Amino acid sequence: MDLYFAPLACSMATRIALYEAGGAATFIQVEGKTKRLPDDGDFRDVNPLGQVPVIRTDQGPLLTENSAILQYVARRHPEAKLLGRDDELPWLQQWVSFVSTEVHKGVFTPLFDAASSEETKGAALRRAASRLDVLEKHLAGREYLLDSFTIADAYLTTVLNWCRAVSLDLNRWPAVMDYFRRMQARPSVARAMQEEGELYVADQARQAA
Ligand SMILES: N[C@@H](CCC(=O)N[C@@H](CS)C(=O)NCC(=O)O)C(=O)O
Repeated sequence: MDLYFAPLACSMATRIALYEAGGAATFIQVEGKTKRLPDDGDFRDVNPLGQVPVIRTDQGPLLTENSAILQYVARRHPEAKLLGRDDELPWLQQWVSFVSTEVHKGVFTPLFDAASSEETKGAALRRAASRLDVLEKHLAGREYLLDSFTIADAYLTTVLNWCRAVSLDLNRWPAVMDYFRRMQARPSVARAMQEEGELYVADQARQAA
């Protein structure tokens, strides 16, 4: 399986899931601005939208969309229980969708978009507060989004990591902050963040050169 990724992007959730499960993949880095691939190919030939993550399955077909990719990886490694218990599945899907649509796309995509107006960014920050309020209430007294670590935690942790890039102070949401600290201390997350952090710095340096 190949995973097309960009350092610290939402594709990091799949790396975390793979590390949790002890699963193997060939990681193919997409150059942030140019969309160049290590073999000098153009990533837009893989995904016309130029967005990561994409996986090429061992059977050949490509799979896009973080939510689908995370579920694919979890099903490939059932022993890691990354989907939680069977009776939790609707809530697993609820939280993966919440992170994807309400937080990733609803909050961070407009905040990261260089074309967003100040008004748009302000609206995204207001939206952030209500979404973080929901998480604060849910995570108070809980270790994970469900009863054990799942792909929803891999995705949420990846997305919360962007708060520092947009000056969103998580200390206003202490249960979310505690959760994020706990997740960062998890070996799979710590390893993914360390590795992708170094790749991110190198990518930025290349772009600035
Ligand atoms: N709908 C896609 C969106 C993925 C996405 O937003 N990827 C971002 C990184 S977090 C990206 O590749 N952005 C680069 C771009 O849009 O050019 C999914 O859920 O997987």
